[in-house]
Amino acid sequence: MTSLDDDESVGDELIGPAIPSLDDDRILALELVRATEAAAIASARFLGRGDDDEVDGAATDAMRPVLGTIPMRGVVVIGEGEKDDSPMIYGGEHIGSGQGPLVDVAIDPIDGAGLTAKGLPNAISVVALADRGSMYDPGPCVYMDKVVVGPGLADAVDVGAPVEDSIRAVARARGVDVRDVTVALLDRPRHQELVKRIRAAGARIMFLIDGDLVGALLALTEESEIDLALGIGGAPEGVIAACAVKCLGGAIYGRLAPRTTAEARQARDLGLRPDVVLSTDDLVHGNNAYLAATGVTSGELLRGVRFARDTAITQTLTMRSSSGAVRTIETKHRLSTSQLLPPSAPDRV
Ligand code: VTB
Repeated sequence: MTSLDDDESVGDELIGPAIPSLDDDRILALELVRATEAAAIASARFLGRGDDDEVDGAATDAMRPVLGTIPMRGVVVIGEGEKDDSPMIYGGEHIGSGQGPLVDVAIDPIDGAGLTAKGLPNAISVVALADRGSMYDPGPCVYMDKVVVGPGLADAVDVGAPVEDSIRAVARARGVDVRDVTVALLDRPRHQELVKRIRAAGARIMFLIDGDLVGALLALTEESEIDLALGIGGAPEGVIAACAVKCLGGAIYGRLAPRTTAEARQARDLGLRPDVVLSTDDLVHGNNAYLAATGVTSGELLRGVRFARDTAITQTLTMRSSSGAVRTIETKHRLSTSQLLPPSAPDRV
């Protein structure tokens, strides 16, 4: 909160109506943009170079210092990094400037490191926040079986229901034929049976090479061609998608999908219930969620980072649930002076 302290000595001529204090909560929606922009610019430098870890490392390395400047007292619930050697932001870590609201933080400095390394579409950088204590922690579970639908379709589906029923319910709710329904899911062998059933039901499929968060965000975007995002993807991405649902409307249902009985046991020991369907509210309580996503490589959701002489142009979506405002922000960064890039970045002079 920035306001003039009553006791502060100011000249008489300055005493007038109280200076309105800045609304920390509103500022956060914009501050997050800087964090995802930084990660996107840094990682986009490695487009097509074939090295996922380099992309991942650049994103995290660039995001971390910016998160440190954001006026919040954050605890990372959804972190990144145990699986690779890149600089990490761990679950449980305190993050933010140490002033401002108490929040839970979910980060995905890059969803689609492999996509970026291969120069493929739909990689994004994401940060989400919600009130402290409100985010679900999937613990040791890497995967979650998820269903995501946009506004107006929340009651049409359930992760426990047969996929055919969900597709038909979505078609009914949208007033279209089943063949007009489009499902997004990760292109993985584990989805072979699901794919057969979706095809038999008559719906269209948009395969995601990687990055199922984009699938979820597209399902929540009414103007997109995706109606339903389905299948087993990252559990952390499920929590982040729930923050987006809070802002955009719609619903997510998720169920942890442990890879082994040992992982399931570990989850149960922590009090998690792999057999239970989690609703949007189970994944994020309350109505104070924020999400910012910047495009790294271009896709239907966002344009990727474009570079020109001493310039990077980024496109970001930023949203917060309590106001329902969703902004698309296009930023032109002057690379030689931008404070968003780490001092070691080759673009900084
Ligand atoms: C997706 C994707 C992530 O994991 O959730 C995916 O959004 C699912 O796992 O970026 P598999 O690739 O093992 O199928 C990521 O690729 C990485 O966390």
